[in-house]
Amino acid sequence: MDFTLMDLPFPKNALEPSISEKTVSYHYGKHHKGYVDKLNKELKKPENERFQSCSLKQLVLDAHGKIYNLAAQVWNHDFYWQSLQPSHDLEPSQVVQDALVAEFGSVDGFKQSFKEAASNQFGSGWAWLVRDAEGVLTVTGTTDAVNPLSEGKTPIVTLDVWEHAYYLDYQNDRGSYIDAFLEKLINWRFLEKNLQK
Ligand code: MN3
Repeated sequence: MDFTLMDLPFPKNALEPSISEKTVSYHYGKHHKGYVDKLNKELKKPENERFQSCSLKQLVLDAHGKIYNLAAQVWNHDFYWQSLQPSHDLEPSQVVQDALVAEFGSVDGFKQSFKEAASNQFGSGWAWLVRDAEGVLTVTGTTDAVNPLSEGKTPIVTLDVWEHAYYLDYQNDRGSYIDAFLEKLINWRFLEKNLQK
C-alpha cells in the first residue's frame, strides 16, 4: 500500500509572517510530497519487496541507504509540521515547564540549547528535542535525513534546518528562523503529548 502525504494541520498561510505561504507551499507541496512519491516508487521495485509491508517507522528503524533516507524524510516532515502551530498558543503548560526546568534549568535554557543545536547543525539537517535511552531529555542535531530513532532516541519536537525550510523568507539568516520557531511557532501541546508517551 502506498504511503500518503499527511494533511497539513493548518492552512498554508497560517504561519505568516514567520513562515510565508510560499515557503509552506513549496516545502509541503514539493519537498515533502516529493519524498512520499519517491519512497512509494522505490518500494515498488522488485528488489525492495521485503520492505513493502513495513510501516514508516519500521522503514526508519530497519532500512538503509535510499529507502532509509526517503522514509526518514517523510517521517521527519510529518513530525515537523506537527511541531509547528500558528502563534495561538505561546506558553508551555506547567507540566512542560517543569520537565524543561528539570533538564535545562529554565524554559529559556531549553530555548538556548535548542538554538545552539539548530545553529550549529552544519549544512542540511534537523534540530531535535529527544528523550535518550536513559530517559533524559536532550537537544541534538542530525545530518541530512537522519532520525533520532536510529540512535535509540525518542523524538519530542523538531525543527527542519534544511535551507528549503527558510531560505525564501530569511535567506542565509537561519538564526532568525530558529528564533521565530522558539518564540512563536513551537507547538507546546504536541511537545507535551510526546513527553507524556
Ligand atoms: Mn524539509
